[in-house]
Order: sequence, then structure tokens, then C-alpha cells
Amino acid sequence: MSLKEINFDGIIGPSHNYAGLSLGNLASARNAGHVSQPRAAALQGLAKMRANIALGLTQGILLPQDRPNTGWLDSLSTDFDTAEPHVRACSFSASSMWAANAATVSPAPDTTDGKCHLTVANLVTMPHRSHEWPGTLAQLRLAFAGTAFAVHGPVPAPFGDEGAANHMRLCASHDTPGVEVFVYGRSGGPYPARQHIEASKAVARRHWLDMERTLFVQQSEEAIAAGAFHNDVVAVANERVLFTHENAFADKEAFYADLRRLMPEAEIVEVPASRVSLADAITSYLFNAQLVTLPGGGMALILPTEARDTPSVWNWLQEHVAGNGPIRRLEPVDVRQSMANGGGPACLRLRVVCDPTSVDPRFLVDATRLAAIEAVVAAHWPETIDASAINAPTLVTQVRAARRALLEALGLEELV
Ligand code: SUG
Repeated sequence: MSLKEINFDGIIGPSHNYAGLSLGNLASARNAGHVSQPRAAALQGLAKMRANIALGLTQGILLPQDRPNTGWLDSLSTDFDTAEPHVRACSFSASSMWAANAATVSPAPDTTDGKCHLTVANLVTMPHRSHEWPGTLAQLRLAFAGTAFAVHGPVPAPFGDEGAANHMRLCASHDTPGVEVFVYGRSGGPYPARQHIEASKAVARRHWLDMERTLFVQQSEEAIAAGAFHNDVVAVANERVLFTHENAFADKEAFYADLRRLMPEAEIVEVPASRVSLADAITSYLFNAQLVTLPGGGMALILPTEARDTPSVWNWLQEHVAGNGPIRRLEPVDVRQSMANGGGPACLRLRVVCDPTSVDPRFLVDATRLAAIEAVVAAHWPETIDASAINAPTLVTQVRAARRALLEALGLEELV
């Protein structure tokens, strides 16, 4: 059995639009009311996957959910036509594209029962995301159906859980036992702290983690107030490397000391606020990057083109790559449509370390399968959506037909 890191990217759904639903997510607020481009958005996400495959990485997918979510509207005793505009927008959101919020994953080497555990995130803080989990759970149960996995339902409300976006794993190599780090928030000025410590602890317990090698770390209130609504907006880890902004954590000295005690080989790459302000880190999404180990050795940072366009960020990165740091290669990717809703390259993917042969192959992609998905997107995804006109009857019909065409092309009709 050979364990590998697989990135499962959420395919950007046909209802992608800018409704400004996420308080504390500055990009979502800034772009509220703008006209979105679902087709271009999905093609950008697919191009990122294609580029990652070209780097030699193993790539998986998660599928868009059925929108509008009529079951959820039913439970609110309303329907798409008569719901209040805010509720209607919540039912139509394509937010399940951000797969980093799908679940928290603890790979087999970290768990005492030797299974890879996944807990679907309840996403209770944001109404438009609170109804994602049943659709996500259905996919996780299908993709990870084998005995190598244990797939869990959500932690109960009111404890907010936003999944892997607030979870990091450090390890010598992916297939060896790691230190799992759960990052929670307490408050963030005017914005909600979406990850609660009670939820993080519940996930760690049900994943049978060794508590001696599990850390619970508070995100800094300053970071949340500056717009870092998830930890993965200000920090990312891969194998022995933690890449972080200086102001990401409430008590960084205590966290770094614990990490070094548990993993002396840990390498902490800290970007000082004097070089890159929290504001620049958040607008550029420098840390919302995929830090990956390349098959030939060395690490690459797959980061949004916005990072290249932000001088403080790009200057710091150029110096790092020219020096002796662990990041050897920079791979900018254009995911602007997702970025405009606060979702960078790392938001779009859920990392699972497992044996690829234990995953339902319908959830894995190569260049050929990506081409088939691109063809469906090109033929069926709406070109534009005006967030204030989502109740146009032809739009709902088109969005439903587009998703169905994709499920049929992938042999995943059972998710309809
Ligand atoms: O939850 N945006 C998402 C972005 C999630 C990014 N994920 C990670 N950082 N891992 C969110 O705020 C915007 C929806 C709208 O405004 O219509 C939105 O939900």
C-alpha cells in the first residue's frame, strides 16, 4: 500500500455568483452585486488541476451540489420563487466549490485505528454554507467507501467547524505519523470566529488522534479582524514546513515551541509584517497557496496570480526562492473568479493522504477526464450570472441541466 497526498478540487458549480454572503470575507463583500462568469470560473479551476497533474501531482474532484437547494428551502417552509432575496441567494450559492471547507482529514498514519478519518464540516456560521454538508457527506461516503476510511457526520451545532481550512498537518513525509494542528478562533473584532475549539476537539477525538501529538492553537483576533476568516488565509503547512504570516496566531511563541518539541525537524518559514502587511497577505492570498512536494523532490508553491501582482509579496517570494528556503518553485495560477469570492488555490482543494487505489476512481482525474469535464462546462455552464437576477426561470433550469450533464459524463448519476 502506498500513501500519497491527493488534492480533491471542488469543480466550480454552474450557479457561481457574487451575492456578498460572507461576513468577514472582504473579497465577497467587495464584489457583492458584480456579474459572475460561471463558465470561465469552472475552466480556471480545471486549468489549475491540469497544471497540477502536469507537475506530477495526483488529482481528485468533488462535484457541484444541486442548486437551488430545494430541500433546505422546504425545511424553511418556503420555495425559490417566494423566499426572501437573502434566503434565495443562500439556497443558490455554489460555495461547496471551496473543498478545503468540506471536511477535516486525518490520514491513517496519525490515527490509532489505522484508518483515514474524515469529518464533514458543519459550516454552521454562514447560512449559505450551513446546508452544504449533506451533499458533501454523500460524496465523501461514495469516494471513500472502502475499509481504509472512516467517514463521519458533522459535529453538532452550535460548535462551528469549517474543516481542513483550519487544520494543518506536519510530518517528515506524508506517509509517516504527523503532528496535527487545529486552529480555532475566539473573536475577530466585527467578524465571527467560524472555527470553535469545541468542534476542533470533537474532531480530534473521533479521529482517534494521539493527543500527545495534537495541538490546538488560537488564531489571532487581529488576523480575523483583518479578513482572515480561515487559518488557511494566513498559514499553510506541508510535510516538515510551516509557512506562515508573523501575525497568524494569538501566541506564536508557544505554538512554535510546541511544534519544535514534537517535531524537531520542523521548519518554520515566517513572513514578517514589516515585509508583508496582513492586509497585503489577505488581498494577495499569499498563504492560500498549495504548498506541495514535487515528485522529484523539493517544494512548490501554487499561488494565485494576485500574489505576483502585489509587489511586497512578490519581492519577498523572489528573495526566498533565490535563497536557501524550502520553497524552490513558484507556480502562479489564475483563479480570479473564485478569488473574487475569497477563495484561492488552497480553498479549492481538500487534501487526503491515502492509497489512490482505495478511492472510487470516478473521483480521480487525469488529463483525459479533465478534457471531458471541460467539454461539459463549455457546453452547459452559464456564461454570466447577475446576482440580483437569480430567479430568472431559465437560469435555474440551465443550472440544474448543467450539473446533471456533468454527473452523467462522470458516471455519477447516483448523486442527482
Ligand atoms: O466561506 N466564500 C467562501 C470562501 C471560502 C474560502 N475557503 C477557505 N479559505 N478555505 C466563504 O467565505 C462567498 C459567497 C458569496 O458571497 O456569495 C463565500 O462563501
